[in-house]
Amino acid sequence: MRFLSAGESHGLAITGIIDDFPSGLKIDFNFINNELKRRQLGYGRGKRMNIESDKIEVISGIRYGVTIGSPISFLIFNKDWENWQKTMSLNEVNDVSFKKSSNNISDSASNLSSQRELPIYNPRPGHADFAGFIKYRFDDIRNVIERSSARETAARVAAGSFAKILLKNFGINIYSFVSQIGNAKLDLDIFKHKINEEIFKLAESSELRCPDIDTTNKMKNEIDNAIKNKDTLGGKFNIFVKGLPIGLGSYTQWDRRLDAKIAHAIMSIPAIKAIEIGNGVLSSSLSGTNFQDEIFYDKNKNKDNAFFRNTNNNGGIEGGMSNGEDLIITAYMKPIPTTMKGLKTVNLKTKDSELSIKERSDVCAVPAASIVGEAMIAIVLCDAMQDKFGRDNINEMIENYNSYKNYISNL
Ligand code: EPS
Repeated sequence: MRFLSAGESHGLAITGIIDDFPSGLKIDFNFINNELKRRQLGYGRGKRMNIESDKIEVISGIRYGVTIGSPISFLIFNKDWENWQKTMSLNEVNDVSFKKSSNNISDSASNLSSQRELPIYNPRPGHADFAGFIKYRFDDIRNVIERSSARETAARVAAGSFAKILLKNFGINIYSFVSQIGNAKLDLDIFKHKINEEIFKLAESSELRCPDIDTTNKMKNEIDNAIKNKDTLGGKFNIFVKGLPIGLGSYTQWDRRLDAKIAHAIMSIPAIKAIEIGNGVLSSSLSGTNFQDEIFYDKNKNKDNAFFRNTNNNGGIEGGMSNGEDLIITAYMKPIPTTMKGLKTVNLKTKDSELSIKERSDVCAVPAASIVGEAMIAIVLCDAMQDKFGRDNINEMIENYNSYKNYISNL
């Protein structure tokens, strides 16, 4: 499976193409739309999310609700496009008054639909604005803003939903929760190392996707303070994958290692600055005998796979391959670069010192990023499953998977 997206934040639509996806898979569009909805939620999201209600429109690759092995292409229409048709016009705009009109931006509801009319030259530190403007020889930062916007992650979530549907056929489920916003941190010890479905359910009902109510309230306070201070916040989210077979990825070549692909996928999410697998950070300070997850065998414990561990410091990956334990990932997100206070920057036209653009944005988007993280992991794992069990047809994959399972249970 591979996936490409296209589309500007305020263009007609965000679009995606999924290539090399097996035939014969029944697609539940309600599930995909619900995933898109999960990405839109979260305390601290900007006003754009009140405008959009993301829905997928599939235009190829599916017949009678079932995949046919051809590329799947889809659209997610931007409702806000209606308000930006002039600014985002595909055709040349000759209207002089349009080019000369005001560039004053405020965050008031009445301005939600305001069109950005004059070129923008004051890049946001931390955003793609600065390097994008220079790299592509633009004369307006708007061109960078539009494509670098996290709006594009809606397409990733749609594509990831297809991957999740495939993975469910093998009992593989992906979960996430938010464990930090600013200085409000979830103490994972309160769960006594038992991260289970119950905890994931609690996260789904929290406004910040945090499974603990007290911490959720502290996180909301942090966000309220950031709003008051015209500032933004980042944080941390955790992803757990249950049900992975042994042996996805490979130690035989650098670019086939599963952890490398996971790191690539997570780091590709806007604003993510670090990723950890298992207790990867702690690993640098522990001795080998304290860190490694010792291997045991008991035929009575699990007849499908009698090998087991009592710890999972490696987070489900050893030697670039899944080892049958839960996959555990932590991702660290920086604060969003668009701040209502503004940051010192340089006008790229006049070279004068100015404050950065006050573009409408989120104050905190960590909960949304955790859903994008689930989607990116689903895409990587779907591809890894296809590598191991076949790429063409879901029933063929299931047959190959069952035969491999049988081999493992007889070891
Ligand atoms: C987003 C849509 C964008 C932003 C946000 C995420 O919409 P708009 O720019 O119209 O407000 O709210 O994008 C960013 C954080 C960013 O830096 O671009 C979305 O759909 O997730």
